[in-house]
Amino acid sequence: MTFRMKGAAGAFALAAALLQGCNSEPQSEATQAAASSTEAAAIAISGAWTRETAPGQSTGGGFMTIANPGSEADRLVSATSPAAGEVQVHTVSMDNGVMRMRQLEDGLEIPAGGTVELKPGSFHLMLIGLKQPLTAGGTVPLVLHFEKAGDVEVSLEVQPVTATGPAGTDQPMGEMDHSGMAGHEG
Ligand SMILES: [Cu+2]
Repeated sequence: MTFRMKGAAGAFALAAALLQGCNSEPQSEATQAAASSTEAAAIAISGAWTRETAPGQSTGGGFMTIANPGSEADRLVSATSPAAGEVQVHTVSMDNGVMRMRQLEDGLEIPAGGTVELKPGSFHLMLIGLKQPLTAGGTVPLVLHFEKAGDVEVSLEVQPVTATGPAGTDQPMGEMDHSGMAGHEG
């Protein structure tokens, strides 16, 4: 009796494993992603990074250089990441002497033949609702959605909390401190 019951349970487990195996192969999705990133060759991303976060910190920044070698302007309209509930495109402006961030509702234009730098104290991506703290040495996958180039996948390298630029750079921080800015909580 005991043997029979074990056998039945084993067969069930095997069937479940086979089923899972079938469902966990998103082959068509992977193929589509590869195809669209080839089409998006007009946009080039370099030096993509973010900063390590403290436990309990719910937001993080996303920084990179976006180059558009094409002859037509493009626009970064939005971004998504499995690491955050939402990703917004932000800019920073001065309001009565206080630095404030706000969302660029219409996205960020990348001029034809130009580059736009996303960096602390300037344009940046805001990762909102982090699902877990960002740890230095890790990476954060991100998909940028461009009006013309479509989806472009990037990987943010997580730098130490003191970093002011991508790995290998040592830019002076100046007086801007992204983490201390008003309107950051959300
Ligand atoms: Cu922001």
